[in-house]
Amino acid sequence: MNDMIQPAARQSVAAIEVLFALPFADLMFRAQTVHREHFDPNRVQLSTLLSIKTGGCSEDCGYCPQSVHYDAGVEKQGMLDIDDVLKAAKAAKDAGASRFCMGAAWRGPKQHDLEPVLDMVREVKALGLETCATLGMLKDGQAEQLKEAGLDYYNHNLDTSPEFYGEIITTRDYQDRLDTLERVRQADLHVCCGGIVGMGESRTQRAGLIAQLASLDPQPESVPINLLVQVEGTPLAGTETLDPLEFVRTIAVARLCLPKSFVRLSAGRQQMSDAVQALCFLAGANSIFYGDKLLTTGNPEWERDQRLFDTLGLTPL
Ligand code: SAM
Ligand code: DTB
Ligand code: SF4
Repeated sequence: MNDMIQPAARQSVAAIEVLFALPFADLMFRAQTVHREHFDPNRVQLSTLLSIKTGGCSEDCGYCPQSVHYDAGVEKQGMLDIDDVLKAAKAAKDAGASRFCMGAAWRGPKQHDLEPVLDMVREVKALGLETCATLGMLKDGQAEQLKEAGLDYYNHNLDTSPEFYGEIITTRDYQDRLDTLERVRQADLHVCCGGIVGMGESRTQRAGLIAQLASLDPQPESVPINLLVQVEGTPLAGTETLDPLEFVRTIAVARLCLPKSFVRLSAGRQQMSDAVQALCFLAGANSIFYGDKLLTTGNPEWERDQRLFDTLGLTPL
């Protein structure tokens, strides 16, 4: 059935809009069929996040509570001590996470910022966890240093479609993001690249984001689909919320267009019912952020996720 979706069509916004418009049952059936061709549908990968440097970021991303441009009540905090990072990583491993993702509120790291992160990557990796970092835009040579230290994944999101991007962020452009993704690929790191929906974009723009992600060659190994967490004080607070079934459709379309990628049900789960999350897993999501905090906002408690996994018969990868 997925033969009907050829690679070229996967990359066309118009063809992706056709998928979005399918009857719900047909879309879900097709997404599940493709999901089962490439993955065990009952296994979900768990990544835990930690903010290693919080707030005070020079960028003006309209969704983000860590930008200096807005007052969202996030207290600026310098780089965490490596011991605190290792403590959090051990706790994540004990709770069942397979990957530990370290995030920093930077436009991009300066060399003196990168050095301590390299140590963190080395030591987290030594605990037997997969490592991921999200530090903003990388300059020549930085991705190679991260790879050398033992980094497995670099997260850098395209966030939305090229057409909508300028309405959300003005301090960098789409090409800057693509350039960093290229550096990450060239350094032989796995790419974690996704976006945010529920920012007031149109369905065509959601299709445009998926078209961009699907046209990365090779496609990203990991694709976080975030539902906007509306934080008071940011320009996007008060945006009309996305219909949960449209969110499920977005996951299904991502699964169809990125058949071999791990599609991560990311930010926004705390506000989501178990029923909607279950539909997302049926639609082909097979990864989550696991742990009671994302970077600065909340995420379901470990216990709630463990109960949900038990109810649905899901097991961690
Ligand atoms: N500063 C780096 C950057 O922007 O690439 C790394 C950290 S940044 C917080 C990582 C990602 O978090 C963003 O690209 C965005 O997709 C996501 N994000 C930030 N705020 C969010 C929010 N309020 N709701 C959903 N996703 C959010
Ligand atoms: C991603 O796509 N989502 C995560 C991670 N990559 C770094 C971040 C979500 C942040 C949500 C808002 C916050 O907690 O500050
Ligand atoms: Fe800074 Fe990243 Fe937040 Fe944008 S998303 S303001 S780059 S921390």
